[in-house]
Amino acid sequence: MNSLALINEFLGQPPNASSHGYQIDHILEFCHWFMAALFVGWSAFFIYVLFRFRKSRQPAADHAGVRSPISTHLEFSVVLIEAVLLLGFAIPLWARRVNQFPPGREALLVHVVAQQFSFNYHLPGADGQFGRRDVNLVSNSNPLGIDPSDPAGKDDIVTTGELHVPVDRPVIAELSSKDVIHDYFIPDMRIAGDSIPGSLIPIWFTPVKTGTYEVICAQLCGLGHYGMKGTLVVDTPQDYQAWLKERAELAGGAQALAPSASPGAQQPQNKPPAPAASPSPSG
Ligand SMILES: [Cu+2]
Repeated sequence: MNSLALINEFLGQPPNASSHGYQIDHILEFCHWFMAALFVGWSAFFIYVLFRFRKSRQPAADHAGVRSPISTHLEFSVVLIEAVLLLGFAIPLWARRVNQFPPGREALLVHVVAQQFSFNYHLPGADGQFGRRDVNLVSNSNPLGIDPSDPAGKDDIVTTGELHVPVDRPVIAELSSKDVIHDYFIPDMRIAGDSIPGSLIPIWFTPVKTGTYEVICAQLCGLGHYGMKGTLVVDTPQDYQAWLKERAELAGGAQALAPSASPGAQQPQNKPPAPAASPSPSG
């Protein structure tokens, strides 16, 4: 960590664990140092003005005001630096995040369905196909309403709270919500996206370090918001395959339970997305 990045650490930013995160860190570093310089500069100027134009020295107001062009130059410089930050760095970085998604074959696609107060994950299983979801089938044992009559859904994996992904492979998370607006935020991956009922919002990142990372909801979504946390585990490819196998076995056992419809469910329909990206879950 270089000395410039100390400001990120001081502000509580966890170490970056994604391939694009260093770009975000550089912008944050620069912005914070720039704001620190502005704060010190404007504060010093303010104190100087209080002293220089005190009543005993300047009993009558000067209505012409400043004649020196220095303040204009200073203000123009600040605007210029902010424009460069925005147009040269922030907007191109944002454009890459939203326009340059990895090809579906390369990436791992996972559906993230938020609800008060947890994150559910839907993975396509060995066939690489997501089963159909129907809001009328949502129940405690079938939190995403996966249709048992759809053969594509037979091997699907559903987990709540914890998601495993392999290291060094892009992950596309398609966000939606069953109730209110949540925000799926993984601070270590420098990525976040709103989970909005009725919308499918994709975000993507490539984890570059194995480990266990915190997932939090970054949108005040109700009384239990403070406890809306989850875990992202970045595994080696071998560990990831072992986890998939374990989840598949658990899912096989759960299929013995007959899914029941929940007539009280009022969640909006979360349509399964078009199969634009159909990843193969095996490495
Ligand atoms: Cu939430």
